[in-house]
Amino acid sequence: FFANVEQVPGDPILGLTEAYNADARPNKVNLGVGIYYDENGRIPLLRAVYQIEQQLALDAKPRGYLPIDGLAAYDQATQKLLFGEQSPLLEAGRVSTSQTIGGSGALRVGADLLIKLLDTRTVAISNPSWENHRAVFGAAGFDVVDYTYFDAARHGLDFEGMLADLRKLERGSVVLLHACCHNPTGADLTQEQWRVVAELLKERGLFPFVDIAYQGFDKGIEEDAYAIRLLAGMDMDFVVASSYSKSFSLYGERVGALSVVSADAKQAKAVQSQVKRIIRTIYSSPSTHGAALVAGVLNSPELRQTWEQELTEMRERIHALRAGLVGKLNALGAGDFSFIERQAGMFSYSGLSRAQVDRLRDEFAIYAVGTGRICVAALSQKNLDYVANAVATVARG
Ligand code: PLP
Ligand code: TYF
Repeated sequence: FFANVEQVPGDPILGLTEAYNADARPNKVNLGVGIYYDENGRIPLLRAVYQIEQQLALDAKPRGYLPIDGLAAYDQATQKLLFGEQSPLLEAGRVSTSQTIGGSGALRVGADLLIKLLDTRTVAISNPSWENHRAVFGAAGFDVVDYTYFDAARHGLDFEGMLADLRKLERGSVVLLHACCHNPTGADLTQEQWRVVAELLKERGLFPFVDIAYQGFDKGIEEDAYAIRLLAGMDMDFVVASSYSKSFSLYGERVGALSVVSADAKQAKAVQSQVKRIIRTIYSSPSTHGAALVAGVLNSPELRQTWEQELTEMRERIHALRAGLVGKLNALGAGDFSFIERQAGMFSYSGLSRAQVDRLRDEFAIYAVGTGRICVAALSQKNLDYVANAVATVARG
């Protein structure tokens, strides 16, 4: 049956980790995959997560099935985090939230939902975007087009180009937007720019699909949700795919959610019945453990405070690493890398070419994505000098 099956290429980012793991050089550094590492190069187990896990273990419960759309306490806490504690939309019952298998699961369930319910097959994603966006929407049956986003020469957003491309989209098309900490570039919109984009989307009848996988990693929980809060105030329908993989350091627990905003509670209920049918036909219901951890932390005032503090520490550490890297590159006369400090979140489009990235790997055992994307959160005070020296060497040519 499988004699003629072709080998397809693997995920380039996850493939980098395999190559890194197989590298025997002791000074190796993995700046490829988007994972937050602590000063010791480890994925942190947050104190708040550890504490809730202990509490839950003492009061261990049977593991029945969750409802199709997940743990209610998790879904409600997620809505509040995304839309705000006092959101009039939540009050009005306009938002339906479903726990999903990670942010990736939310993207896929959302894509399956929209291809069924909307009168379009087009989704526009930023150029560049997280590679899985194209793959997931394509697999759901969408034609994936892109809109201008990044200006490589200025190492920042090409806002005029973005607006021009969004204006060209056919009415009713879906537009995928990164709420904050753009993956892969680190270039985000200002609040002013978000207002212009939101107006344009509304005026042109475009459907926003917001992806938020790094809430709290740039400015703060509330600030990083600005785009969602803005759209929520504009009397529009839209969806949000969210993830706790990074903000709770719970990558393997697959904790995400899909939230759909409808015009009123009646529509929200009907849409939710469709979401549940989609989930039922893929995996029936999500898993219990990760959701219990997140809901336990978010719904306990003390643990929530601990978590917010830990998130702040992660965010501030990334800011310090950005500043540290720029300072060292500057001192080494490597050229102007000050843009790294203006970029947001875990990632930076470093401006390094594929050839320079190859040299980093071959000569220094430093792994970055071929596009020049580096994960700033994989730097540490221990490897910063080594990485800065290597980058300066390849940048000088
Ligand atoms: N969206 C973006 C932009 C991401 O970078 C990621 C990262 O993994 C995801 C979604 C998916 O998150 P998850 O790991 O929870 O599936
Ligand atoms: O962009 C990244 O590195 C993260 C992790 O198929 C990731 O979002 C990368 C590729 C992938 C799944 C997760």
